[in-house]
Amino acid sequence: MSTYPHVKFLTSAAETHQFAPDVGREIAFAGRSNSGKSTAINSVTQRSGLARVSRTPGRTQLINFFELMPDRRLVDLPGYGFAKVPERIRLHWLQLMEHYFNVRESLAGLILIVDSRRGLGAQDAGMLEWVLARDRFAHVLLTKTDKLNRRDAQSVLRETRAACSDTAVSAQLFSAHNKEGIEEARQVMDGWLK
Ligand SMILES: Nc1nc2c(ncn2[C@@H]2O[C@H](COP(=O)(O)OP(=O)(O)OP(=O)(O)O)[C@@H](O)[C@H]2O)c(=O)[nH]1
Ligand SMILES: [Mg+2]
Repeated sequence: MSTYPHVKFLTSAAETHQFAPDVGREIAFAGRSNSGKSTAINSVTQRSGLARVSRTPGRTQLINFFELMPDRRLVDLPGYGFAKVPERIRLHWLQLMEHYFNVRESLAGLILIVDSRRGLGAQDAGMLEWVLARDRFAHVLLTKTDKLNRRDAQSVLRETRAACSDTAVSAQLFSAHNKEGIEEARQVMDGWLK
């Protein structure tokens, strides 16, 4: 049985007035386009079809809200770093995200999704700054570790933890394909949602 048996899609927002009501607590998933955000949401909720997964980068261009249980939500944020996005859309994205992080009272923490083959980038660090500036939790999932050997995966994890060492940001390895790290991620999230 799913840990969140009543999880369901709530709403999509392209504009700030379309956000789900700002009550209770929610956890945002952010990361580069194609890093595995939607896949991670499906893994931790054990619902394969909940958030849309795509091989085409930039698929999720809206902020998608999912309800885990009353007043507890997951938020799939649009991916960044996709080169083919026109400037106008990129600016809209930036404003929407900045607004989201600035106003959202119910934001408990950020799950930052980073492809383990790439490691933390400048835009990832920018996302961490946004949430840390608001005193929220942050946890990095280094995804797609099934594409790396053990030694390389461990070394990315060490580098990531070192890069975050003067903040309270934690990090772990994750693979939806190998089902690695799902329980660990869920425990972090449950702690934030309590
Ligand atoms: N090998 C492997 N592939 C993965 C894993 N997680 C995601 N993928 C693949 O990576 C691609 C992108 O996954 P998504 O979950 O759609 O990524 P996203 O970050 O939501 O992408 P956008 O919504 O476009 O920003 C898909 O082809 C997934 O099947 C993983 O753990 N291992
Ligand atoms: Mg997505």
